[in-house]
Amino acid sequence: MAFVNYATKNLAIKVVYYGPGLSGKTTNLRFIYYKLDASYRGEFICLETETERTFFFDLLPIKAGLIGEFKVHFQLMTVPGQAFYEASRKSVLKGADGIVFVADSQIPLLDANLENFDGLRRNCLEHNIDLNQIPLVFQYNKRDLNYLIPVETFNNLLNPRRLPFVEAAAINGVGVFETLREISKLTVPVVREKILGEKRREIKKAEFVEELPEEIAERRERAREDVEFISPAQASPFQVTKIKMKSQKEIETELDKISKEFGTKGK
Ligand SMILES: Nc1nc2c(ncn2[C@@H]2O[C@H](COP(=O)(O)OP(=O)(O)OP(=O)(O)O)[C@@H](O)[C@H]2O)c(=O)[nH]1
Ligand SMILES: [Mg+2]
Repeated sequence: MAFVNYATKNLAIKVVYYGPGLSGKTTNLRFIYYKLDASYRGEFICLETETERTFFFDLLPIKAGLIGEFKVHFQLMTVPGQAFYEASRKSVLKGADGIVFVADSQIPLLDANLENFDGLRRNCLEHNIDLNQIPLVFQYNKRDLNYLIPVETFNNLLNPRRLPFVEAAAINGVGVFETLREISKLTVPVVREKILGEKRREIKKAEFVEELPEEIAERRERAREDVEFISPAQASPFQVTKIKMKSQKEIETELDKISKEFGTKGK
């Protein structure tokens, strides 16, 4: 459930990037960080082992317009894919509003994808999240490589309901923003319904405070539920804030705190 601060009129939508180890979850967040102007995103927070793989989670807060009078913040989080971090994966899922399942398209990794997805189902159950209800988008990543699992196979095995799926090469930024847009299209209406349920009839569409280039405004006109993410031509320098934690309890407290701070400056 999105976190809402009624006093400051901020709301945070939590999107978890889930998937097997090395499928490219952190790469997605890094690309978004690079492309977004600093005023639209907060610090990239992450915990890494000495081998550079995600230890507990990565978090990137970004700002994205308004729902009614509420300022929308997306908290993008990744889970560590390595098998033995099951407890961390479970903590990060708590309170998720949407899930992006980042699958690795390489043929030898088919089982790893399926096992990880089963784990997702189990962990969701423990948080009373119904995987058939929560907004879910599939990203079939690493399409730049050879010997790939066909999209149809992925869809048959992981996505029989034919939820939105995106073919991506996150390392080159291909499909990264498309995935983010798909998950925002699914989460925003649900959050709007939950938060502004009774006001829904008054608020016919999301309003946006930012000045936008014409083509973005046009696209927005076509897809009203679509929250837009501004991508300037200039990449921002990459900075990671690392937080060290000792226990699972500490991680959970920190996760709670971070998601209530919104993490982005300005308006
Ligand atoms: N060829 C190719 N490599 C990719 C792509 N996306 C990510 N990678 C590479 O895959 C490796 C793992 O990427 P990460 O983003 O760290 O993977 P992760 O899912 O966060 O991994 P964990 O945190 O361990 O679960 C890195 O070397 C990336 O550069 C892609 O689209 N194509
Ligand atoms: Mg990672």
